[in-house]
Amino acid sequence: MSILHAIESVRAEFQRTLRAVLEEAGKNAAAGGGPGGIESLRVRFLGRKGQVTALMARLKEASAEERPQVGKALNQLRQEIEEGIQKTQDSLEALACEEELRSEWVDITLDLERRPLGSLHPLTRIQYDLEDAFTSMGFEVLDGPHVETDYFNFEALNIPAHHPARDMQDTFYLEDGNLLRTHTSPIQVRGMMRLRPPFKIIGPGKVFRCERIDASHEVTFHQLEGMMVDRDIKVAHLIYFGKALLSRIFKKEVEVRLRPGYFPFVEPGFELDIRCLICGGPGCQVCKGVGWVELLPCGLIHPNVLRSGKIDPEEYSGFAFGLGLDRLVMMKFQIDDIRHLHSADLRFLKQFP
Ligand code: FA5
Repeated sequence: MSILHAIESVRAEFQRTLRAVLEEAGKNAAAGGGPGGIESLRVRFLGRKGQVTALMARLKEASAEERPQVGKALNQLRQEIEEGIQKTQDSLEALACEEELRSEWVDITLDLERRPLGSLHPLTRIQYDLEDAFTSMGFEVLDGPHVETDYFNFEALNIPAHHPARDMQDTFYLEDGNLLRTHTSPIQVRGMMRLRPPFKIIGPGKVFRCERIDASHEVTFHQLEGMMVDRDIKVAHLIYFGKALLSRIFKKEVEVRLRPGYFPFVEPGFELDIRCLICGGPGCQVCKGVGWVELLPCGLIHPNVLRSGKIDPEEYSGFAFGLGLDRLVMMKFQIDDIRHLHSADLRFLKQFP
């Protein structure tokens, strides 16, 4: 075969082999037809023992007249093969890259299965809301222990041993003589011992009483104590803060009434009641048929209590209140039984997202 024919035959063989490599690549870009296949093509045609190198060696067979034409044809063939291999290699690499990207592709716009989120218990929500409201009015938030001494729960609050007022709050006593606090008022005493007048504090927390449970009574419930001590504190200050508190909670006008109430630690003492928001007045199981719900027992701090806190009652006076948080939540969200609040029943809790 003449050398020019041999050049044509190598060109045709290269085209065939290249097509086969591309076909294989179409089936599996990353494997056989990929860069590995191309490399064998390079060796077969351009390598030291390759077909183009063999043709170059045959150049001397051509006559002096033919040699420039044969040389040109050989160079053209080598260039065509080099370019063909390079182009194919580039597109195979791009194909493999695309394949890899496709296998790793994540659709970030896909809607994932939503995990149900928990939410704050309505009691916690009200407590946080009140803490915000009172701190914005300059009150400090204090805490106290659930297990109290007789002194802080009773004695310092003007309720000495054998005082009949102890019966107003059925108490869980512990074997060591301590007790579970029956109200948040011990926080008042701890506050007076820590702070010097003038001061304003609130003390939210759990309290415990050995009670018969019904729609409005629990054994464990929540109160929020409030107290302000300064010179010349009067009932008008108490009424102002009581109203500020209720309008913050209910975010609407609510009907209230102030009536005398007896608590040994205040003088005078009051009960601030709110018109029952469950029945609106005619009476229901929550308001026990009277149309009003006790919400904010309060009064001016008794001089004996100020003395327990090492505060001179001749110089300072103050008001205090003890808000029942559970009943407040019941009024706000129209819950007709206090037991729902502690039931941990998801059907109930999901109503407060
Ligand atoms: C007291 O506990 C006083 N320490 C409040 C106080 C503080 C008066 C400062 C004056 C000055 P009382 O026992 O009334 O008061 O309880 C206060 C509030 O707690 C009640 O108005 C009511 O809303 C709530 N409460 C009382 N007992 C229960 C109960 N068993 N379950 C749910 N809430 C209750």
